Amino acid sequence: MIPLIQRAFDFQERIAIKDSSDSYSYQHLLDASEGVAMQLLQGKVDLDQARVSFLVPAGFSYAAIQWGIWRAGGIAVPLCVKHPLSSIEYMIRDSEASVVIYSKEFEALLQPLLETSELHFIKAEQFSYKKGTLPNISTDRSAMILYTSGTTGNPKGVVTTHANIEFQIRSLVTSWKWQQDDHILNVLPLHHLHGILNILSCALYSGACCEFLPKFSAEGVFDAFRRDEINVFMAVPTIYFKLIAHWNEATPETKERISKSLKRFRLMVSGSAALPVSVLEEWEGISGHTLLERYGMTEIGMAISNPYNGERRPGHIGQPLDGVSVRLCDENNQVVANGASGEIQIKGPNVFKTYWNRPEATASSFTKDGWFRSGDIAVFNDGSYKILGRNSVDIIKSGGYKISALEIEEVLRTHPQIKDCGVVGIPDLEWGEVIGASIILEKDSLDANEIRSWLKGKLSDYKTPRKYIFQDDLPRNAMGKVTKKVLIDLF
Ligand code: MLC
Ligand code: AMP
Repeated sequence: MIPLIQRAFDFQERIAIKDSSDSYSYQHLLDASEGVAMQLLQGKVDLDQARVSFLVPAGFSYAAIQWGIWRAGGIAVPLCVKHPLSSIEYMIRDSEASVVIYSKEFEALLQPLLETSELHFIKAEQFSYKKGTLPNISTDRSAMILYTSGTTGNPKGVVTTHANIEFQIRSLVTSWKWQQDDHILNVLPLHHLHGILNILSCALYSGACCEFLPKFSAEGVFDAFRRDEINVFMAVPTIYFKLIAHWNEATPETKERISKSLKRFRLMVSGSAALPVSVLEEWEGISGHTLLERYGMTEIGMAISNPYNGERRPGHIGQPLDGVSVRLCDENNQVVANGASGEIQIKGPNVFKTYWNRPEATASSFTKDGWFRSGDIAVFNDGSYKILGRNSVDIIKSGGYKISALEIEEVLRTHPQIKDCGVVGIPDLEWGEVIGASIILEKDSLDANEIRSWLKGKLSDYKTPRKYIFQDDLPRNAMGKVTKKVLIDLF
């Protein structure tokens, strides 16, 4: 049995999930996921790692569907509720999903696929609480595919096994002292690791309660906090930035009330992008908490974390989690001297199995001796790791989303009036980086607004460049490649 699901039998009466519609117990989750599994199986004994993609809002039905896919022996492929159809279709096709589960609010978006496709579509609202015999799932089987951008144009599917997921959960539950009585607020998207694993799965593994907000807003978060039930919060730095900005605008009474609620929290974590020290310090002033910053990646779960007890060093990501091996290497995969910077490389049971259908990309992301190459550059500084940057300027992190500059460039170049372009991440306190596009036009007759509206439906909002410069040529190196570091300075 899948360990995460097995544990739910110990917590049957406890509240597992709270969403905008209701509160649901662990028993409820077990029953609903069994119903999903039975319907997916349709008389078969086991889905045998067939991919099942699902497009539903964050909440109880998301968890029931994820567990249902797992209990039927399938691989869960969660889709992004904010993606345009082209990205959704790409992930369905690339993962070779045979079944797509969707809830009614996405019916209109999916219509072109529903009409033409050979895929099997199931409406989430149709699931019933059917009981039956479910397959026994060994933990070495693949469990999930999450899409992540890289230095190649198209996002790659990261395949993790049940054993990877269990290790990743257990290491956080132990290190951050998750308890049954914890109650966490989840405002993150559920097609990425942070919201799925660090929040939802860790809460459910612990018998705790995971509460969802239908959509992130600073006001909504503070309203939820003021009920004095939530005691754990995890988010990307942009969210803390937005909460601080909202708090700064509040009346003195509201500020005092919010700060009082925050002070009784057990734990507050930041990750998925570098936490600016100014944000850490301002949040400390408001909440009385030093944010626990940690470092992770879709491919490896969490690898490095500041301690639960002990010094949380601003601007640093801490020490390797138990059972995770970390080293810093130069371009030749030689371990760097103490105090020198190098690429973070990782080994351990947390590391993913493969990129879906991409043996070459998988092979090139590991060293010959089996270390995963993160692409992040760090230094080990007085007992703690510090991230310095990435080894590719083509990877942008904005709002905690990993974005490929090349993917955006490819789309921009399909515009009939764009001759060439270079996309870069420009440092920004709120978003980490904002996307900038440097454009060479065929004719001088296009402005930023026209490009932005043309991009609608072609790229997700968080991938849309915010800043534009129009120019006659792009700075290139001797090899004829665009020198992006120079471009960043131009903005
Ligand atoms: C949106 N906007 C942006 C933007 N994204 N502006 C600049 N840069 C961006 N990247 C603009 C919109 O156009 C809109 O503008 C306004 O911001 C609000 O848009 P929204 O879509 O409603 O944004 P919001 O809901 O406020 O989203 C912010 C956010 C979101 C921080 C909640 O970006 C988010 O959920 N990020 C988390 C991503 C995540 O989970 N990453 C983890 C990956 S896993 P206007 O003008 O229309 O108002 C991983 C591993 C690990 O990294 O270590 O965890
Ligand atoms: P993703 O591919 O979306 O899982 O993003 C993983 C990337 O997020 C890592 O490779 C890092 O570049 C970045 N990241 C995660 N946590 C941190 C952190 N605490 N500080 C800096 N970068 C981080």
